[in-house]
Amino acid sequence: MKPFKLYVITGEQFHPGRDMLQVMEEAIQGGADIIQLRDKSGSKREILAKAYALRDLTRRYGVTFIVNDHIDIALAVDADGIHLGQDDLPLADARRIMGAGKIIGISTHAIEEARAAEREGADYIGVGPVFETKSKVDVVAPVTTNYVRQVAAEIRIPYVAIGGIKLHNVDQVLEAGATRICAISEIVGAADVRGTCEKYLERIDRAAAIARSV
Ligand code: 3NM
Repeated sequence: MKPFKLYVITGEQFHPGRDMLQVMEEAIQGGADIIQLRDKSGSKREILAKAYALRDLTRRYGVTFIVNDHIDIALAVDADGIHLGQDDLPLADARRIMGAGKIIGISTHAIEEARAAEREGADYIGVGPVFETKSKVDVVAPVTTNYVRQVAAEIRIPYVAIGGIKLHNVDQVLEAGATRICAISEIVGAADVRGTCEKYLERIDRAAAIARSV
C-alpha cells in the first residue's frame, strides 16, 4: 500500500449540521492520506451511497479509500480496501473475497493480535485504543502508549495508532514510536478541519525528523 501518515475516519455524530463529504474533503485538503467510511447505524443502502460518494471524492484527490466492516460495499464501489475488527471475517477469508490487490487492515488491541495479523497477511494494523475514546462502543480498555511501544519494536507491517488521540496528547504517541496517526472526533469535530489535519501532520513530521537525527 502507499505510504501514509494521517488516517481520518468518518464520524458524522461529531459534526451535526455539516455535510460529511465537505468535512472529509477539508480533511483531504489538510493532508489526510487515507479516508475510511465508518458507519455503524445506517442501512446498507445508505452506507453504499456514502461509499460511492467518498470513492469519487478520494479518487479525485488520489487518496486511499477504505470501507469499515462491509466487504460487499468495498467491492461494489471499488474501494482500495477494507478495515476489519477482531470479530469480523478471518483475514484469510477476507483475502479470498477481496483479492490480492486490495488493502486489508485489522484492529488490534494486544501484541498477540498484532503478530497474528502480520503473520496472516494484513496490509496494516490499527493499534488502540491508546487513550479513552467515546467514538467506539464496546471498546476495550485503553492499551496505553506501552502497546504502541511494543508494536514499534516488533511489527514490520504498517501500524497506525488510534483511540482518543488529540492534538494535546499526540506527541506522547509519537514518542512511543508511532509514525502514523488515526483520529475521528478531534478532526471531524473541529471548526477548522483542514487546519487540524495540518497540525497533526506537523507533529508527525517533527517527530520523524527527531527520530532521524538521533
Ligand atoms: N477504533 P477518536 S478506537 C474506530 O482501538 C476506533 O481499534 C479504535 O476515535 C480501536 O479519535 C476508535 O474519536 C475510535 O477517539 C477513534
